[in-house]
Amino acid sequence: MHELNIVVDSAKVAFEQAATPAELENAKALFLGKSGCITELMKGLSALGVDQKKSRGAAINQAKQAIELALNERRQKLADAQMQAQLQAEALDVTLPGRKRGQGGLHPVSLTLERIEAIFGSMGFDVAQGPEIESDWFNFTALNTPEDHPARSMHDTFYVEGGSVTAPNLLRTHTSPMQIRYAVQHVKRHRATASAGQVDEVLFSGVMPEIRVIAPGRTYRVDSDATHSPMFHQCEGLWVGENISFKDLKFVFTDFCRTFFESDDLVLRFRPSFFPFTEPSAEIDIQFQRGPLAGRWLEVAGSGQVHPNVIRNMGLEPEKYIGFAFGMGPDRLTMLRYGVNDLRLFFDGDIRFLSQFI
Ligand code: 2NL
Repeated sequence: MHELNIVVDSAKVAFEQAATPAELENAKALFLGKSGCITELMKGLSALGVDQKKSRGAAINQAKQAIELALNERRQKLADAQMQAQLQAEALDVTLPGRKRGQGGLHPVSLTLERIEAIFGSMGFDVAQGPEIESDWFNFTALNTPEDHPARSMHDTFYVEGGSVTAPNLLRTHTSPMQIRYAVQHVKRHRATASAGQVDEVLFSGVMPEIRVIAPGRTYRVDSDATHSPMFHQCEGLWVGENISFKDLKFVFTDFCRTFFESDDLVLRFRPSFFPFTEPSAEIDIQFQRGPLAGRWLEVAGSGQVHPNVIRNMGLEPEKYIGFAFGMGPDRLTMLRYGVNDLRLFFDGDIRFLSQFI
């Protein structure tokens, strides 16, 4: 019996020393396997007499059961330990903040366009949007741009294939064509209500509500460097009425700039200039009195009194109607407002840059 106790004890020690299920199965083979201790002991029974066989067999069986019990206990222990390790490794800290769905936002230039629309909207300006592929007539001719003007060259303007005066053939180089479209519609509508018999060819000199509109949107020119992108934004404004003068332009644009830049002491300067579609024309510069840009004159827009030829192309009699117009670059306004120094950042689509404006 003593030797059976030794076998059971050594099995327990071997199982205890097995650190993994695989090691444990190897140790099991030594005791319970085909050529293991217990099998060997059983083989020895055949040499014994009937009585001895009975008692010895029972004792071996008891030893075998003790070993099996130890084995199962160790199996369970190792399985538990493995489960614990796995749980530890896969532990979830449910108190950590969740990973939120990425939040989108408007592009900085869109934010600027929204500001421009809101400010001019509060001053009674309508917002007009229209085609980016335009005809030569609306983009150039209606705006008093001579046939031989350099802006019309392939060098400055993207032309699309095909096209005629009635069919679009170029990418608009400014948003003024939309203002011509808007003005023509406005005049048509009001001349129809004023005097039904009047024909379109005759310039309108009747009574109509003032035209007050801005045209924001994408524009295109053959140009590309740190301060020019082949696609850029423009926002033009137009105010046409019977008694409009340069002082209205000055007032409206000053008010706009001070509101846009949230700076009541912002100073404006109107510098004589030239555009084919306005006469007289002026470049508008602004000067901050405070902040990082204080003291410098910054060009922000072109402007002027709408040229009589352009008034005519709207269907209006220039002796009766006067207008002023201005054009500015929302991309540049965005750069000034946020202190961005490279225009290309706006159009690279890099989320690290864009997400700063959300
Ligand atoms: C600039 C210059 C300007 C206009 C745009 C305009 C529109 C019509 C009639 C007359 Cl429908 N003029 N627009 C006038 C003067 C200047 O923009 O440098 N823009 C960034």
